[in-house]
Amino acid sequence: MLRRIISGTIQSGSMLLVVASVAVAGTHSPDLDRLQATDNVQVIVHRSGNSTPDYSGHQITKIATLPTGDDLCSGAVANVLAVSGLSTVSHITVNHSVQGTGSAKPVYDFMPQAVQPTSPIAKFPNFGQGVGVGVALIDSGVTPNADLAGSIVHSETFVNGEDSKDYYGHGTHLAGLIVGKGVNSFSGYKGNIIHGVAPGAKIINLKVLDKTGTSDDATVIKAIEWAINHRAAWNIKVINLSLGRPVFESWKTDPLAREVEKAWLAGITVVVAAGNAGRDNTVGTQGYGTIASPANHPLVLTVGAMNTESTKSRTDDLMTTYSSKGPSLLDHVVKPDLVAPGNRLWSVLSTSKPFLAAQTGAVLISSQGDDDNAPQYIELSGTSGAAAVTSAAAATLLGSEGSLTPDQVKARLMKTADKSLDRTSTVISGFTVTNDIFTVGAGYLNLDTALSKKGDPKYTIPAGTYAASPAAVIRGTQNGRLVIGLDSTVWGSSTVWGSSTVWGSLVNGDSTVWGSSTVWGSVIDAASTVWGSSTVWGSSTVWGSSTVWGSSSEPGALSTVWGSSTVWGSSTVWGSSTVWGSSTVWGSILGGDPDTGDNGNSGN
Ligand SMILES: [Ca+2]
Repeated sequence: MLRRIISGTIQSGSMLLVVASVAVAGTHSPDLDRLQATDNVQVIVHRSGNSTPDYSGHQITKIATLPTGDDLCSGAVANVLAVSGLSTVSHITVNHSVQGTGSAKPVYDFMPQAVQPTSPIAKFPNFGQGVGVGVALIDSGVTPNADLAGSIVHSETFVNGEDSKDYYGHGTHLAGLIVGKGVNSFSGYKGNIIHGVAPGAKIINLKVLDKTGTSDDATVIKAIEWAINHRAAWNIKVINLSLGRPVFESWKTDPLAREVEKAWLAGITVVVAAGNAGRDNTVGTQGYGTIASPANHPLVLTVGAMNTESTKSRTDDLMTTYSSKGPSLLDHVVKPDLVAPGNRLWSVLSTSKPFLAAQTGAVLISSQGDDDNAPQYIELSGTSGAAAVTSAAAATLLGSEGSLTPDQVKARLMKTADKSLDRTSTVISGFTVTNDIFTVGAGYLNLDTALSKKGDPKYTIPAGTYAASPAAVIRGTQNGRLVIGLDSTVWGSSTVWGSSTVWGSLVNGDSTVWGSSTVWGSVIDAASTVWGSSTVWGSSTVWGSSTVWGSSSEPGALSTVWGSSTVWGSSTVWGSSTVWGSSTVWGSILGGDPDTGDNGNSGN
């Protein structure tokens, strides 16, 4: 079963450690565990019986007693958790942001400036970007909107019983990120016009996800095939796939991977979301090895999600914790290929009463931020949006240089991606994030740089060569750690990856960081305990073991990990109210960033 790739999180051991140090008598909402201990949070304290909690000594501010008898309080997460240990307290829950209360402070985490930091016109829709390029959006359909007027040139539905409109709320959001003209926000909201990166491009709406966000391999393959067969009629140069499912077998035999390869070789740049399983620590890999299919295919451009911290500056941007990490399962393909803004993206709201907008805690945004106005935008997080932003960047590049092959587009975007991300490990919401090659790939999408390198031989590859992402292989051990190298020869001849020209030389000018097999596992100390360990690489306990990952021929055997309800298939990960409605995804009353606990005051 396919699911759209938008932010979902799961419980993890590392997160539970935060709670373990607190004596807990009462209970608390699980989203509190996902916040930093020092985050200031507003909570509702449900007292035990008719008792009166005494907050003295706990550094908790009581704001009011509600008509229910509950107390509305604020304080640091650690102090709130401590209060939950009082015998007079029954339960504490985050005071979630709800539309219309006026207390929510949504932040516009994606602005086109984020990927065009030096472009003076990025703030405004640039109708010249993407002109003449068709983008096949294979998703949950698109519902027409003023922001998308004239941009949806063709629609097909592959979902039985549903027309091509968007009853899930995913595809319309992505369409806005790609071609949105910002018509409904021309008057601005917090100074922003909410628009896409390539308003000049055209969307070919191929609906495969139903109103619950679900599809299957066969349906997606049908849609990709349609795009291939009609690419000439609509000049389809890009396919956006913000969907996926677990890897069950090598990409060489996976039917979905094979189909994206077919599209790629037909001249279509296929952009695929990496997945949102970066918090998955089910087998102790801390999210490594969770790249979805078909994102695991070496040819396609696989995108992870960054967090812009709701500022235009890129210097404060952070990697998200939920973005799936490589290497890919079974084949060990080095993924993702790059990262792009994906956290708390504002984009077009489907008006077809979509599923996502009906979820508790959904952040809907009207053009003036005025709740009396009908909302035209919705905030969503995940690698889905990051893929759409990248599809729009690819369309923009192809609008400028129409003769580029998919491999040349991929190479340009990867070579020009910013390599300046801090490589040290940081702990965000209880999850350790290291900006290593399996987390951020070749770096952070920079469309301005990509456009500026037109004709520069250092930033392209010869026509006829493949930009296949390499395989990661174990070279040996050094100081007790595994040394990991790149092997670009495993996929066959004429591949170009793995050389220092792509991965290594542009990393702060230091080819010894990512491109060198002698350094991996030693420079990134924290990472060496994760992907440098045999837990991740090739051991029978994880990789390829039928006891863990299951056999390729029997999907049912996979239920111990990938197929189980505890990982991909469960409502706790994919779209249930326990995730979607929580402040960690939709944004709490803090108005801050769900992934970092940022207080949201940085504004924009
Ligand atoms: Ca920023």
